Amino acid sequence: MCNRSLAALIAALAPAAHAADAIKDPAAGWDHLWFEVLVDIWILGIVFALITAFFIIKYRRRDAGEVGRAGKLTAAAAVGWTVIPMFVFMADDFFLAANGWQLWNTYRQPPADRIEIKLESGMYSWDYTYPNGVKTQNVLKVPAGKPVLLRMTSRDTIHSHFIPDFRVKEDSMPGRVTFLWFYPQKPGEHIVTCAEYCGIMHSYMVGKVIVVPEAEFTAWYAQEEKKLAGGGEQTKKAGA
Ligand SMILES: [Cu+2]
Repeated sequence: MCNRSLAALIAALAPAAHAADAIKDPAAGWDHLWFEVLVDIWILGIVFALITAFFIIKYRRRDAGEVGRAGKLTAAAAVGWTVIPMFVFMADDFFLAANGWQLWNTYRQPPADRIEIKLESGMYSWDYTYPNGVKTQNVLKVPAGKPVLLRMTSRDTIHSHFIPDFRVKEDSMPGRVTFLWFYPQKPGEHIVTCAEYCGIMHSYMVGKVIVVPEAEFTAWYAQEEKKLAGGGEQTKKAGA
């Protein structure tokens, strides 16, 4: 009984958890969280600066021989003055941490209507493989308006696939499959860069996400698939 009412209370306090399944664009979520962090830093910074300035002026030394004359705090008062303001000021940090945790958990449940593309990283390129077998290097072409998920691994060392515009970054490494996803909404070009030092050419390990209208993507996709099939036949003929 008690457990049930506790669960109901938690559910009532966290209505956002249900809305979580509906996450459309993780980038918007991260931007929102970052905005909250900035607001938090500014407000706390200003409050602390004002209090500090007030104390500096009020309790300044007025002549060279002056010594402090503050009364001695009891142990309870000293602990109280330390712990209570600490929790008051940290309440917003817990709030931000909880929001971040929730957003991350939601982000780790990618939408079902996604396109899934495989990525193998290596020194020093990003090699993508589409569901139909088409391969591209350093250029990830995707249609606008569909979530894109990358299943990633690496053939040599640890790399990190970072698309700043979409606010996503995830390591790719040998012997493990990791993923990231993003939601490109309109046509455009976005930089991909390696965010994990992987060797002397690390800083040249760049690529692009090219977002194109869906019709253009479909045409390109079919054409590349045809080329792939054609290439396969030629190889067969050559082998025969
Ligand atoms: Cu790298």
